[in-house]
Amino acid sequence: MSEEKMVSLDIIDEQLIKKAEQEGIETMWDRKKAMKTPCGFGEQGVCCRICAMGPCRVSPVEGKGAQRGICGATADTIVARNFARMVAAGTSAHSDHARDIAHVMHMASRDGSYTIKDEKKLLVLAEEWEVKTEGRDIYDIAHEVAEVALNEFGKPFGTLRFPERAPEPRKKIWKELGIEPRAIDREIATIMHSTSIGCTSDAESLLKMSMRTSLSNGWGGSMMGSEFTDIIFGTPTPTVTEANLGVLEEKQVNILLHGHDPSLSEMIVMAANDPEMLKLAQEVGAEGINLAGICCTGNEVTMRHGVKLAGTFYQQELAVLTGVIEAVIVDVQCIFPSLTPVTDCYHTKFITTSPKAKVTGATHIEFNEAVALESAKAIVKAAVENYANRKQDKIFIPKSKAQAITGYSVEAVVKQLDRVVNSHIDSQGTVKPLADVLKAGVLRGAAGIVGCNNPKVRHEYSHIEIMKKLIANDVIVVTTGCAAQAAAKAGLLSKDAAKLAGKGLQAVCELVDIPPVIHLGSCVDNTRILKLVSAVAKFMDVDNSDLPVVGVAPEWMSEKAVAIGTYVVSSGIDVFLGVVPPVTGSKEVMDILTNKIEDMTGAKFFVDTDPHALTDVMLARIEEKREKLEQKL
Ligand code: NFS
Ligand code: SF4
Repeated sequence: MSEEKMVSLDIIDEQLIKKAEQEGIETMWDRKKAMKTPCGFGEQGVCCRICAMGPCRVSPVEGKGAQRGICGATADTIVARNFARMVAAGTSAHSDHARDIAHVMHMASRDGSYTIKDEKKLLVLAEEWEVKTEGRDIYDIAHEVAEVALNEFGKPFGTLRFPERAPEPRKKIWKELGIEPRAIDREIATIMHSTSIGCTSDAESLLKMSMRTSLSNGWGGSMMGSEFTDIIFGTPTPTVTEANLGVLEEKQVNILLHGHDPSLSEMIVMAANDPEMLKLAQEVGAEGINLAGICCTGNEVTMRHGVKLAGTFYQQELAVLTGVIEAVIVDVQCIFPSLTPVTDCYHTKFITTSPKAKVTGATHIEFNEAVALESAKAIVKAAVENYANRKQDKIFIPKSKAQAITGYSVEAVVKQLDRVVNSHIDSQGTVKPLADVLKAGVLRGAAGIVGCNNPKVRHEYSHIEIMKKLIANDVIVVTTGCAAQAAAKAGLLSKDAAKLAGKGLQAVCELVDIPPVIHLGSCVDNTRILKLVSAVAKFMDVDNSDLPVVGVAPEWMSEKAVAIGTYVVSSGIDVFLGVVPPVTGSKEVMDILTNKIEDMTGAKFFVDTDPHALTDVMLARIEEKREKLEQKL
């Protein structure tokens, strides 16, 4: 297959890449080509630029070339330090996002822009955190819960609250390993300190610290992000939508929502449905306002409002190339700086809104949560007014789109499962039906497929191949992030996709009325997977690591993904990677991550760039776990 053909799975995207070439617009593929061969030292993780005596590049090969940096750091030290810093950076991104959501909950009020939509969920959390609820106004409770949450970031003593939710054996493992996460900011700061020049050089110690920090993400910041978003904006329920660039509308104002933080996107959704804005759209000659989401923000708004999905991380430039986007509205994370030059080639406005993510050349309209709806309206207005500036000769909207069901929170999954129990007139609201089909082997196991796109591999090929192979083998798939959008575009989030599943999974899909691949949300929502797995483990009275469950990141690229992978393994679930992490320069780090860590956590990392080979190992591992589980039960 030629390199050009390798670019994309989707023929429609290839047409847009061709359009970019014809119009002389540079995309990530041109830049990937210009990058030529990646730096071998960086790729293996053996380049250190932590102090100004360096940068030091040490040899990944024993006995050949420089074996130590100027300070004496070995390849093992340098690789482990770099890995730890990736985990810290990833943790900071998810957790700082959560901090903002906690602030929004702290300002929520009955007559303000932000209200409390899921009171029940708030009350459950208040009780869990021992916040008094009796006789109190729901907003007082919300404010106190938000304060408790904000203290989780910097409390001087003790460990985090959410890890209490894990199964008992898991908590014991964390305690014995000394990796119970303390305050979130503290874990990040400790990593930055310990990885600075002349501090920790012991690789195993650095990896243990990485595990603790990652847990402050999975069982801290991310979990808070997910829970609080549900409380403020509503716990998602299954919603039918459409996905891929074919969701863009030629005769409407198209707004591309990109980024992560629902406190902005929720308000944009509200503003775009405001009669004043709709009237303005008609005045400029448009038939309406069409929102389309990309990246995690896309997942957040599709789960709660059925907003259509324009696509994945990889499609952010391609969406603009259609020539029909009036504005790309972004907040934080996964935003290509190249959106400035690409939008400059069209009438498209590129609007940044967060002081945390200003982009050179973009129009910055700062989003102010205190006057959120007004702020959102100003941003939407700028988009609507731009409709008249479209360049008609530059329009090309691909036809391709697929139907998808999005928005399965843990609560929605349990409710859906209840249908099975209900058929026996015994509604329990528990994960019993799921545990039963897993035990009986009707489902062989479950896989969480998550993460990004990476131009190192054929776009979305790995996501889709792995999903198809797993469901054909009766492994149910839950998915988040850009992997979920890849699944949506491939039609795997529709009930129709059950025909691709094995007999057992097909029966479950029919009985429970779900697709074989279940959309669980954005990347902070990976904590929904932790919750679900832990609930099943507790129900069976075993540990997470005893269950036939795997985590998969076929096309990961972000530091956030490294943090996620590490907290998933630390939570006792194997992680399968389709892109090699920059750790191959250290024998010791490789040995710990792909081998020894199993003795500590009951799970480990597997890496293979061939999606079929990777899935074969996954399936074997699932069967291995099943056998052990049978003996245990
Ligand atoms: Ni996740 Fe969100 Fe997509 Fe990757 Fe980026 S959107 S937090 S990092 S690219 S899955
Ligand atoms: Fe080189 Fe050590 Fe400085 Fe890193 S910390 S740049 S290995 S001298």
